[in-house]
Amino acid sequence: MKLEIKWLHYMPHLCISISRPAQAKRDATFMTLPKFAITATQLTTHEKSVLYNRLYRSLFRIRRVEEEIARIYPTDKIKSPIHLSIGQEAVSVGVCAALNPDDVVFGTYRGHALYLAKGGDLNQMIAELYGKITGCAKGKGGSMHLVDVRHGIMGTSAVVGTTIPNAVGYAYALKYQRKDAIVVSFFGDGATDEGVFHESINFATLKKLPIIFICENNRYAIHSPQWARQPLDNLVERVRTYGLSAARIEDNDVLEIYERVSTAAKAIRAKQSGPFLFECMTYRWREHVGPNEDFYLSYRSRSEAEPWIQNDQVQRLAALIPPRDRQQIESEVESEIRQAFEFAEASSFPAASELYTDVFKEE
Ligand SMILES: Cc1ncc(C[n+]2csc(CCOP(=O)(O)OP(=O)(O)O)c2C)c(N)n1
Ligand SMILES: [Mg+2]
Repeated sequence: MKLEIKWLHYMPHLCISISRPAQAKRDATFMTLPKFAITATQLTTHEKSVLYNRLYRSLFRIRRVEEEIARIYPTDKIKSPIHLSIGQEAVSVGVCAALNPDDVVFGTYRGHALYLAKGGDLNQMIAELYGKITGCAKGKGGSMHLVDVRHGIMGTSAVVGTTIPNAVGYAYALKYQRKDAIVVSFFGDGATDEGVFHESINFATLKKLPIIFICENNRYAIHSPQWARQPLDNLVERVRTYGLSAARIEDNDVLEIYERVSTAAKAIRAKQSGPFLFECMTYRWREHVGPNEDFYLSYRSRSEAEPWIQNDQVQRLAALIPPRDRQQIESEVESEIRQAFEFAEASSFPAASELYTDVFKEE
């Protein structure tokens, strides 16, 4: 085994690493994205146009909200750390477009995209980031703890892996109550390193629960690449050994994510099969936490990011809709965002007494 300086960059926390030719080959494959094909959704031309408009609105809205968050962040008006989904929006958007309003989702601290894609209130989200009383968690949760139960966003958490068993428990309750709704559990590739992930999928599969697991695989847990944490790049194969139906979706492809999740959701609702897991390959463009780029840290390179940026799903969908629709969507979204930041600015901070409310469940 040969020590190589190159790998030191990937593992700044360990300061020593080992050359792995097989891994290098896998990384090379990862970096060269195959061309995506526009998937053959079985829809009429009109239905397709409605779908593309809807997906574009959602993708563009999330991108612009997060760009505004990044722009405002240095002013210190935003009172919590931020983990941006810029580059990863397609996963939340594709999945949530396939869900019904009464379906529920559980997410992670990188939760802005999920919250917005599932229909979370934008005013309350920005107010939450500002730490204001009008926020979705009354200013006590910040960016990492978004919640909007009315729209099926049951919670997001800073603790890696923690909402996976919460989601499974909710799905168990739905099955008991013979409800038709389904649960979607979102987590990162880093969460699949946790024991609770395996316990949860085992139990969910055993009990045939109405749940879809979505792994947003951006290949990094903070600065640790997947290859430094897992001996094989075979999540889908591993979870299949529990009896779970699982597939990888390459290229951040929003249409394919939408199609695959729609089909899985239909099968669960028809009690034909389930649960399912989709490993959605995606890429984080900004730093792990904060508003900036981080290629200067050298744990990853700009050239690695480039194919993902070229394959931007916001631009892809923009090109699939008529320019007039696009302009209208963009101007409506911009005005909605302006109003949300004004709402947050105008709102008050919570009173000190708020520290004692909603902390414990009261009967
Ligand atoms: C239980 C737990 N362990 C460790 C951490 C520290 N931590 C915060 S984010 C993170 C990486 C998680 O990576 P991933 O699940 O891939 O999500 P991503 O940030 O890539 O979206 C870690 C290890 C934590 N918050 N919780
Ligand atoms: Mg990750």
